[in-house]
Amino acid sequence: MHKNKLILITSFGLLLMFAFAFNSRATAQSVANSPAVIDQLIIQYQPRSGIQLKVTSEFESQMQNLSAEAGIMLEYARPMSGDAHVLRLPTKITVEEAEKIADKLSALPEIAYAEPDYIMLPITDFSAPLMLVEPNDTYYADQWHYFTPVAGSYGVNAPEAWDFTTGSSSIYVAVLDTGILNHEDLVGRWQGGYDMISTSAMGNDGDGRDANPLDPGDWVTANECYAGSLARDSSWHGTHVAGTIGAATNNGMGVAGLNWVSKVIPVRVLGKCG
Ligand SMILES: [Ca+2]
Ligand SMILES: [Ca+2]
Ligand SMILES: [Ca+2]
Repeated sequence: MHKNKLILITSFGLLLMFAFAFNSRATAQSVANSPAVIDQLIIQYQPRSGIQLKVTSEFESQMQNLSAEAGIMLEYARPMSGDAHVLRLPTKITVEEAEKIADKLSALPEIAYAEPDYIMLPITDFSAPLMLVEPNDTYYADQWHYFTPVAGSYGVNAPEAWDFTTGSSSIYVAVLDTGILNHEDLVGRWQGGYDMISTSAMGNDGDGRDANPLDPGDWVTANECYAGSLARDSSWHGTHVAGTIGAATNNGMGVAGLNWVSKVIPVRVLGKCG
C-alpha cells in the first residue's frame, strides 16, 4: 500500500470523525429545540429494489403503500441524489413523531433508510468571539498543519474546530499502517488493534497474523526487498499517524493530536518491504 493511500485514508477518517461529531451535536440540538417543526421525510430505496419513485407508473401505488405504512398521508416533494426522495407531511409534527413514522418506513424491505428532514440549527453563536483553543503541548508550536491557514500554508484550522469539539468517546479511529509503539504521548489513547500481516518475514515479529499490533520496525537491508533495493531505517509511520490523530493533548508534553478524546485502533498492514 502506498503512503498516498494511507494519507487519503487518514484524511478521510478525520473528515468522518469531525463530520460525525458536528452532525450528532446539530441533530441533538434540533431535537431539543424543535417541538413541531418537521414537515418532510427523506427516504432512500435499496439499490436493487428496482423502484424509481419519480418516473414510473408505480408512483401512485408506491405513494399509497408508503402512506399506509406511515399511517399518515405522504405527498411526493422532490427527488434527491442516489435514489433518495423527499416526502411531504400534511402538517408539521414533532421530531419524535416524525422519527416514529420514519422507523415504520425503514422497516419496509425495499427502503434503505427513512429519516425526518431535520431542521438543523447552528451549534454556536457565531456572533460571539471564538475562543480558539490552543493546547499546551511542548511541540505544538511546530505543528503548523493544525494552524489557521494563512497564505502559503495549508493548516486544517484545528483551533477553531476545537472550539466546537475535541472528539467523542463513542468514536474510534482505525489506523491501517505499520502498527504502534508504546509511546509516552499515546498512553491511554489507543486500544485493541490487530496485526493483519500474514507472513513472518514482512511482519518482522516472528509469526503471521496476530492480535498484537505493536510495531517491531520495518527497517530493511540493501537488496532485502528486491535486487537493488536500498537499505532503510524503520519508518514508525503508524505511530506518527496515530499521534497526529490522537496523541494525548494538552498534557504539557510531546505533540498535540487532532482528536483529544476518541481512541485509535491500530491495525498493522505494512511491514518490511511493504
Ligand atoms: Ca505477526
Ligand atoms: Ca504482531
Ligand atoms: Ca501531548
